[in-house]
Amino acid sequence: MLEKFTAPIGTALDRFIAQKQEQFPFATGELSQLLRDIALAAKIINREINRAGLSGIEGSVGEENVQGENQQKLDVVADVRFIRALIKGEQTCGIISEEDENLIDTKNPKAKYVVAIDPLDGSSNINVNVSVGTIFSIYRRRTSLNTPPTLEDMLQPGRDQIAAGYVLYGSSTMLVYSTGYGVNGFTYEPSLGEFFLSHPNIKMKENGEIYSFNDGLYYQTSEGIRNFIEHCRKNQYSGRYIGSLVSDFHRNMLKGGMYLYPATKKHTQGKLRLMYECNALAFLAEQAGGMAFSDKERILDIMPESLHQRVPLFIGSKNMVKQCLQLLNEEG
Ligand code: AHM
Ligand code: MG
Repeated sequence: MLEKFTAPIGTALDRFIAQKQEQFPFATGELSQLLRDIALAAKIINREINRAGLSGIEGSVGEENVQGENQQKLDVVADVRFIRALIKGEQTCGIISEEDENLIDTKNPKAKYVVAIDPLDGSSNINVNVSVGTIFSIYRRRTSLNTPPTLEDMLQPGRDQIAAGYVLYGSSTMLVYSTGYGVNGFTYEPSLGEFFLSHPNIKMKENGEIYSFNDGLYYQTSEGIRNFIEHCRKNQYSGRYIGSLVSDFHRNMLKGGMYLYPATKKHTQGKLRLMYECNALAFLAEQAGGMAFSDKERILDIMPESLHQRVPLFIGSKNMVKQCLQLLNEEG
C-alpha cells in the first residue's frame, strides 16, 4: 500500500510530507520535521548560489578541506547554513559533512537522528556556472537518547538509511528524496518560496544508453573498465559527463544511464565518499529500480570503516551496471 503512495503533481512539499506521515499511525513527526529542516537549508543555499556571481562571494576561500582539496567559499557557506538549520531544527544529534573532519555534536542529545551531508558537491563547477548539488543521508542513531553521538551512530551501512536525497541547483532547483517507499522529485518555485511535486514515483529505465565517465581517466583504469567503455562506444551510447555527481546521476535516473567513478592510479579506492555521496544516491537508485555497486559489493552493504572513506562507484540503470560488473569479473 505504501509503495503506491502518490500525490497529485503540484502538491506542496510540506503537504506531501504531512500526508505521508499520516500513513504511519505511530509516527511522531520528528522525521517529517527533519525533512522540512533540510528543505529550508536547501532554500537558503539556493539563494546563496543564485547570487554568487553578483555578491562577490564566488571563488576560493584559500583554505583546504579535510580531503586536501581547495575549498570554494560557497562550500563553507553551504556547510555552515546546512549545519545551522539542522541544529536549530533539533531533530539531529550528530552530523558528518564532507567539509568537516570530525563528527559534529549538535548538542541535541534528545534527537533520534544523525545526518551525513555533502553540502555542496561538484563545487569546482561553481565558478563556471554549472549545476551543483547537496547530498544527504539520514540514519536513526544507535546509541541511547540523551547521550552524545558517537562514531557508532555514523558508521552504519547504507542499507540502514531511513531517508536520503539530494538537491540539484540547476536550471531549476529540485529536491529529490526517498524515505524507502519510492523516489519523488520536487521543483522549487522561487516566487512562492516552496517546493512542489513535479516528478512523482521516479523509475529508472533498466536499459540505459548514456554513460557518464571522466574519459581522461581511461588509461588510469583497469582493463575491465576500458572494456566497458569500449562496449558503450561500440553501442553508440551517448557519453555525458558534467563532473557534478548530482547532475549526472539526476539525468541518468530520468533518462536511463550509468555513472562510474572506478579506482584509478591516482584514486586507488575511487574518488567518491561512501558516507555522504555514494550511499544516498545508491539508496535512491535502488528505490527507483536501478543498481549501485562498488566493484563486487552492493554499495548499501558496505560496512563503513571511516567517515571520509572512498569507494569505486558504478550506479544507474540495472542492466548497464550488470554489464559493467560482468566485464570487471571477466578481467579476473
Ligand atoms: P567534490 O565533492 O570535491 O565536489 O568531488 C566530487 C565530484 C563529483 O561531483 C564529480 O562527479 C566528480 O567529483 C568529478 O571528478 P573528476 O573531476 O575527477 O572527474
Ligand atoms: Mg562531494
